[in-house]
Amino acid sequence: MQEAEKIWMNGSLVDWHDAKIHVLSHGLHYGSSVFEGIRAYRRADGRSAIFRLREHMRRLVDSAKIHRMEIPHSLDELCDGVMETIADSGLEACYIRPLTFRDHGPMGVNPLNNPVKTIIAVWEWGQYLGEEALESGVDVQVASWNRPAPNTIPTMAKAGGNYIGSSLIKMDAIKNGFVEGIALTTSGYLSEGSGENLFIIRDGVIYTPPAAFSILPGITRDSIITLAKERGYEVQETPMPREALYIADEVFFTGTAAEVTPIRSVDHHVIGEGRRGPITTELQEAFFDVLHRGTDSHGWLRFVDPASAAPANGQAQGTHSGDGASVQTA
Ligand code: PPE
Repeated sequence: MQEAEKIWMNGSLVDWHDAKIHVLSHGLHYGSSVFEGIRAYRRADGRSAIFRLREHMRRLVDSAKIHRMEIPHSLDELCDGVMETIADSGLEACYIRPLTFRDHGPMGVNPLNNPVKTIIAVWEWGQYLGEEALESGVDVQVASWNRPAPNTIPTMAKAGGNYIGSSLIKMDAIKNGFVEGIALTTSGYLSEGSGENLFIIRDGVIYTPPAAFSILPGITRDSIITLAKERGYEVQETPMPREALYIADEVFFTGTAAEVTPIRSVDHHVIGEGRRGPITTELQEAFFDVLHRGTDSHGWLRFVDPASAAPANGQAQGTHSGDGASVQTA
C-alpha cells in the first residue's frame, strides 16, 4: 500500500507517522467512530477526479448526527480537507478514508463529554475482492451471521462499531474458502455483503434489497440504479428470500472499494453461466465510463488540481463551486 506523507487531522495536515491517538480513546473501547470510503480516479485524459465527494461527506455528517457526534467542521470544510489531502499526497488515484471518532476523555460508556476528532487519510488501494474479481466474478456464501436487527445498531450510519459484525461475516467466508459473505436480515431476507450492496438480475429485471433491510444505503448502489434506469432497465427495491440468489441469472456487488463486482457462485450454486453476465457487464462499463471517460452528466465528479495543494499554514487555496464542481485555483 502506497501511503501519503500526510494525514489531515482536525483541520491541518500532519506527518503520517504523527497521526496518533491515545489508547484510552472512546472510539477504541466502544466503537464510537463514523467513517467514509471514497475513491479518486485517474481519468483517460490524465486528470484526477473524486467520485461523489459531497454525497460521501454528507453521509459522514449524517452518520455522526445519528450517533449524536458534533463535527466541528462544516460540510464544505470537510470536502476541502479531502481535496487538500489528495493534492498534498500527489496520488493520482487513491482511496480516501475520512473518520470521525470520540477521542480520549472521561472513561465509561457515556460519550457525550468526549471530544470529537476527524481525520482524512488517503492511500492507493487496488481491487478489493481480488485481482480477477471485476472480470471473472467471485465465489461467495450466504453468511451464518445476520445483519443487525432494526432498532439495534443503526445500519444507515456508517459507524466503526457496525464493522465488528461485517468482520465476522468476512472472516467466516474466508475460513470457508469464499471471497465474501452475503448476510441476511434477522427475518431471513437478503441484505448485503460485509462491505458491499447486493443486486440480483432475473429475466432482465434488476432487484436490490430496500433501505429498511439493514443495509448501508450505498452511493455506488444509488449510482448503479440511476445508470440502469437511464438504460431502460426496470429496477425494483424489494424484499427477497435467500433462494432468489440461487435461481438468479446474474448477481453482483456494488461498493466504493468493490466497485461493480460480479458474483459467479453462491453457496456453490453456479449463477447463470458462472461468469460475468451481460447486464452486469453493461452496468460495469457504464460505471467505469463515468469514472474514466464520460462527460459527467450527473455532476458526480470533482476534479483535483494538484496546484490546489495547501501551503504550509494548512489553508487550502483556490475556490470551488459546490457539487461536482472542478477546483479552480486562483
Ligand atoms: N454496505 C456496507 C456494509 C459497506 O461497508 C459499504 C461500503 C457499502 C454497502 C457500499 O457503500 P458505497 O461505498 O457508498 O457504495 N464499504 C466500504 C468499506 C470497505 C472496507 O473494507 O473498509 C467501501 O467500499 O469503501
